Amino acid sequence: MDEDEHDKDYEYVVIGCGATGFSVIKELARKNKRVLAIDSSVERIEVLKDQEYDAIVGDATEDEIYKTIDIFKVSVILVLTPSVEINAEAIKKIRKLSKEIFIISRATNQKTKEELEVLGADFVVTPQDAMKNAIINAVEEIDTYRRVKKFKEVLKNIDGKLGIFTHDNPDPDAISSALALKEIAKHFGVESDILYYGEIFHQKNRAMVNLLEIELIRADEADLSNYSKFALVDSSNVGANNSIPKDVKLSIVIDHHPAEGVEAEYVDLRDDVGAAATIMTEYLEQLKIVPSRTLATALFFGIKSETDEFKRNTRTSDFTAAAFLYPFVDHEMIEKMEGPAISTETLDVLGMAIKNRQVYSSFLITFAGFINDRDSLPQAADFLLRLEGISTVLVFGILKDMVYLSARNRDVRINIGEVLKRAFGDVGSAGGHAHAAGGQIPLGIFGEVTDRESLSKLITEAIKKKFLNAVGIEVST
Ligand SMILES: [Mn+2]
Repeated sequence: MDEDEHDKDYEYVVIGCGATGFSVIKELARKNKRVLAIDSSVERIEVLKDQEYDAIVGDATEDEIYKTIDIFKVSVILVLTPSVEINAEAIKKIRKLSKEIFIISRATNQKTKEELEVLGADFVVTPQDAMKNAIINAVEEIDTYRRVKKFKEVLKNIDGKLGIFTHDNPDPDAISSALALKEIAKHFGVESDILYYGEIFHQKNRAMVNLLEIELIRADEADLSNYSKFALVDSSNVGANNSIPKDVKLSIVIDHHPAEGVEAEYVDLRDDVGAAATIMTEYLEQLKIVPSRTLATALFFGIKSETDEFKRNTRTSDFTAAAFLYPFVDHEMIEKMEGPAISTETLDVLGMAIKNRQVYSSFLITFAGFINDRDSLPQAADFLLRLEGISTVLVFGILKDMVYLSARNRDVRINIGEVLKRAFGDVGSAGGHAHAAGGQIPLGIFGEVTDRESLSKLITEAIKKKFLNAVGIEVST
């Protein structure tokens, strides 16, 4: 043995260098891991050394070999001889020396696997397990392969222009998914437009569209007869969360919300991803289409905002997609799109909301005044929820002829979505989740009052009463 082998620290030691052990050693070395091979066969060790691997002859069932290597510096020992008896003996010896070291071993079946685990192996692989995993991988690959093949066929068969719909009031996930489909379609020689109903009203969404110069067409103003086929992304059924006319036939539907009864030539609905942009990123990867800087930035922003910075409903595939996009992303642009933490408008709304706050035990209710941007209400509500002693917040403001409500809650006994529905469902529309909800009430129901001060008072009193009633608090006014 060469003198310098003693000086080296190894992360991995592989015991048993037959066909399995040898391929593991090669793979670890390829990944630049420091690995030492041990085998009782002099010939095998010679072969390994000839190929420049660090290797020593030794018997895994003898104490001697474990004195030769500095076992306390090794992080993982892989005991991979074909003999379960030898592996068992080796595991016993290693465990006697160290409780810390990770041991991966190899068994012949479920029974011997359990035996080795009892002796202290952390992870034991059997041929059955390995075969099963390989087959499951193959099945998954075939699924993906078939999916992509079908997708390509449908795209190639589009004769004319493709209209790509998003859900109403598209968010970054919807916009970026539509943009991805547009680029993919173009790749197959199909021109397309992105069509949407509603508004792009959140600051971030507007910033995204403007900064990335994404061309979106208001579906209301478009002549739908210009399109030969239609697609829908980030939404799944005509009429559900979208204003697509009932007579429009969809050819492609891609969404990350499970739905029933979706009819189209090509349907890809998944519930194991956090964003539609993740699905679209996978298509780019599988179709080997390198995303443009704009598209990569849009999709990354889409995944990031849909999963609330990877905090909400995020799956492995969302991280994988983000990692794929990462090198192509314009990160400065992302920062710009996210905008300042708080806009002047929001600051004004917040100031008003703080000034007008009324607190009833852990409830805070406040009128945020006459606002220009609905988006500032949830931001104000989020902020006020951080006040000491407050666990439920209701902020409302007037925009044009509507009173908008935004509520936040962290009291586990309260479902704020239900509360808003109960309180305001009869006079407007309201609802949401246990922790966040919103609603709107037409100003008309408050009568003919025109002077702002009286109107403010009237609305505040009415909303306060209805809300507190719904949560079971009596107030004398
Ligand atoms: Mn989405």
